[in-house]
Amino acid sequence: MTGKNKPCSVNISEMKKLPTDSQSLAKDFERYLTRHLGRFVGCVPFYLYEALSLTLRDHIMTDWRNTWKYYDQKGTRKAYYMSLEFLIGRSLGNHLINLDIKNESKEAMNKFALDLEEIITEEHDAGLGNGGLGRLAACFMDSCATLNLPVIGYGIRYEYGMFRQVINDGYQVEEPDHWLRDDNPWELERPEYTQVIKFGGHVDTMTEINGKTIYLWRDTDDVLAIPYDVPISGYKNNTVNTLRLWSASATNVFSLADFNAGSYSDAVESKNDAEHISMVLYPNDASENGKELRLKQQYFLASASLQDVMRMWTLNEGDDLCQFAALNVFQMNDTHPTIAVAELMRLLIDEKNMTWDDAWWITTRTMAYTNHTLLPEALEKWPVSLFEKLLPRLLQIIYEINARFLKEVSSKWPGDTNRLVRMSIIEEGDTKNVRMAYLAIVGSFSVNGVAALHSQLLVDGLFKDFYELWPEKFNNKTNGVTPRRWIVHSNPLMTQLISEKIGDQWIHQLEDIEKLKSYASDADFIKRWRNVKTENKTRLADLVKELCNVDFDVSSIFDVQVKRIHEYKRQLLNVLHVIHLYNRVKNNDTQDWTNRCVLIGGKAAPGYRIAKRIIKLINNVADVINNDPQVGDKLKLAFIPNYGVSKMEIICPGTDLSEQISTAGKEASGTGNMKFMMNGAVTIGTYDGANIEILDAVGKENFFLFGLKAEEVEARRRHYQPDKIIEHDDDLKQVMHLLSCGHFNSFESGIFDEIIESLLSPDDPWLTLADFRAYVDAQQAVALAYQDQVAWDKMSIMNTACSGFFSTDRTMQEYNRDIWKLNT
Ligand code: 26W
Repeated sequence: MTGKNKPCSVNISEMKKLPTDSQSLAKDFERYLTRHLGRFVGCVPFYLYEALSLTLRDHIMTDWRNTWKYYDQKGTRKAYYMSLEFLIGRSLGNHLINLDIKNESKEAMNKFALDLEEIITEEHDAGLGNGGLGRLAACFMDSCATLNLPVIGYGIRYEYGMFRQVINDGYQVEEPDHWLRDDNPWELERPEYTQVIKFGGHVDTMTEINGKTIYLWRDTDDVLAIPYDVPISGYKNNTVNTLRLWSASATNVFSLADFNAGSYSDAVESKNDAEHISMVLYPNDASENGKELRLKQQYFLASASLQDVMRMWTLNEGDDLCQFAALNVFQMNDTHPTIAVAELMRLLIDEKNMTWDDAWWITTRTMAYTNHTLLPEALEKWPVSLFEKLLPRLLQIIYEINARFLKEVSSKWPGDTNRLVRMSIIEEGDTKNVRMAYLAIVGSFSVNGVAALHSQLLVDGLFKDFYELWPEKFNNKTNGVTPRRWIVHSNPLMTQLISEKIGDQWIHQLEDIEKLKSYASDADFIKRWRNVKTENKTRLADLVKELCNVDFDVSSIFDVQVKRIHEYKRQLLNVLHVIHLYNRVKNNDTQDWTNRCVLIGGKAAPGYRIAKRIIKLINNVADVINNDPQVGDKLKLAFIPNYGVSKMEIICPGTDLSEQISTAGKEASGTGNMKFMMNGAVTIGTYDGANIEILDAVGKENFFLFGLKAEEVEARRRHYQPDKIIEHDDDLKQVMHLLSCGHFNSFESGIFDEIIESLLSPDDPWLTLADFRAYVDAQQAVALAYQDQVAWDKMSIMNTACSGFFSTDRTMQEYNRDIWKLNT
């Protein structure tokens, strides 16, 4: 228990908890503001946010320290969630709820005539993720802390998070998100735990006297990984877990040799190269083709995190690694961190002198892999040549893993060379590639998908060969979302109403929310439910007015699709329906009309041309519709710029209809669908991802299902003729005519040609037109259903009441029961 890295011996757990009455909070706040930050109450509001966060942080610190100490005890099994993305959003509001001092803080702020809610919105979103996968990681962290699970998150502290989306003349423009420009009170730099990461160089082999070969990875360009810890508080349980984010730094501030040789700029350049590694999050949510810097980020994360775990291990357990697999488990969030499989082998063999077999035994008992996508273009492959240059020792290890693995395959299927080619971790061809998903499967004891259908499609298709070899590895873990952020924080009015009726256990035991079912026919409750919805719709309408300058009338149905813009998610199908409704108004075909406000939002990958053009189309169609006096309140369309976590907190409580309309078999799970459901929106959706489980939970009378099923999509592909579909559908014919005659681009000739072509192509992978009729009919059923307000409200209540399964508390309990097996 000696050494500079050991915590000091003052027993801070005996320190008294700080008082949380509003008087004390106000005093601390004022001290931080004036004495620490040197500001006063009339200052730029960001400092008010900072002072309040620092005040709150004092309360978190004791619990944080105690939680570490508890996990640090000998023999505590821990899980590490490794992810290139953690889409946390804002933290202050969330901590206020979890620490149960929101009311006191509100009072404290009132003493200075300050509004707590306004202060909360001063925080910059931590946008360290693209979409579903990154937000899932953040929800997982929240639930693990709430369940007292010893789970540490490992990620990258990107200097620039997800780009800010600005809409210029209808087009997406990307602006950098320098979220760390002002102070970030939610991180604690820990330079004492810095790790060294190697790149480049070459490998020398040496034979020791005893005949053993040792590998020396030499002449490397080293980069430092400096950890920044972010506290993750559990819900009212005094647990504070840690998210450790790595920041890259040059080993020496300047290369002295370059500097002395008079080359000042070369010296600075090498510093820049190193620091580029954690500079920016890659903004692609599907394919990232062979970018060297991206592979560097992946190895940087994997190596820093594994070395950190080894450091902690040695500190507590010394050099004996025989219990390592019993006490550690790594969950890899998609293939992004799977170089960890080879890196753990390297650390065990090269640094800990283990034999291959012992190292492999440990690796394959500690690694677990989650797959998040079936799209072939999203399956990561890295050129062998790049590995050779950047990570030569890792490539050797991957080759060895592959050779031993292929031996196992050929002993099970002798002579089946096709199978060997199919399953090899190394893809042969003009350029050889490392298939990261295969490396992950071979190196892991558990492989899971993120919704029932998705997990089934994995073993039937993409990973069939591997399933035949190791069926016991494969399992499903249906995603979830945390009810603390996605109900309590974002929908306080609904939270209050629910708790008044069924108590507040549901907040950390969401199955309890089922008790709401008995109020679904209670006239008084329905009325209050409706009032809450209307308040939330007003809040959303205000946001839409502010950001889009479009008037949403709260008596209309609010129809919302927010998510990344991608062809498979079919925002285009949504637009086609809007154009169809517009056309009906123009043709005076408005009998039994339901006024509708359609909101679409999401970012397109900067290099994804068609996705960016879809955004332009939405904006052009919106311009025409919103400015046509004949349309008026019957129909509105708005594109909300810069969609992200904080926007969703306002959007989902104010939504009536949730659009989940991906081509069946393509959306692995979806998690926005769950947020909407919890907030009492009804889903219109395809039989895809977790929609299927939502439908199961809520019943088909409370869900608008439409479209081809996954296997029907595959069958249909072979004889898909969009022109024939148009020919037989007058509504669609008119929609396609409006699109192609330039009605929405009168002075911008040809800009939508590529979109139209994609819809008309018999090879359209997303079969958009195949589902048009079913979608329009389902939307008509929605419109009619909305006219019976009470019946709609019942559906809305039932959706919330049936959402208990979709809490990440449940998801985490399943990961723990089946994969991590941690003691709680
Ligand atoms: C290569 C770069 C890259 C980056 C991100 C490739 C792929 C991704 C992710 C797979 C994208 C993603 O967010 N996937 C989503 O994960 C969610 C959480 O499991 C699911 O709910 C979504 O269906 C899935 O699209």
